[in-house]
Amino acid sequence: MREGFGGTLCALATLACTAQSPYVEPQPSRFPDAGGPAYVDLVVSYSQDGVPVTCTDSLAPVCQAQEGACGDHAVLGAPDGQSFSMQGASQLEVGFLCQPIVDRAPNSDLSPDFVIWGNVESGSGAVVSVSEDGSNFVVLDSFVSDDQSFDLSSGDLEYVRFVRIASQSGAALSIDAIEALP
Ligand SMILES: [Ca+2]
Repeated sequence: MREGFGGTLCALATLACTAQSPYVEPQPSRFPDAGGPAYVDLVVSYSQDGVPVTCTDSLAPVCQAQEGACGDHAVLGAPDGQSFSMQGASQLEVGFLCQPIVDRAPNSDLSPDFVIWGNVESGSGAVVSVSEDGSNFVVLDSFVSDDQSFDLSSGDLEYVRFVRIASQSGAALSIDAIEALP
């Protein structure tokens, strides 16, 4: 039956079945194979100097390059020396829609699952939260040192698709890329 079949598809790909979703079938050929390194493929929103920017005009089909006003954001893709600067109270929310960040060793605290490639000025830092669905975030850890690794085990999560980084007044840091470790 058509409805049953559609329901199954939605269950398999819930992101593709939200109302007004622009997402379509993944096209993995444009990204590393599952199990390889993966990087931010969606900038959801960010703020600088208290001015929020939402990238709602730039949602692309899953596993295709982001388009629109945020399509050239410095944090997208692999480390390339181009960094997003967070000075003072700032926020950055990004997605891994093509390939999520997975807890690689659920029973171990010794296996990092993702890396924030960037620089943190001494004494500075930001709060890192993660989410499976982009709505419900849990605080995971603090980003306080250059090129820092994070472990989903500390948040008791199997996988996440969204990362939010929030700094407060006086903070000074920059983020080049975020990598989901293979
Ligand atoms: Ca970059």
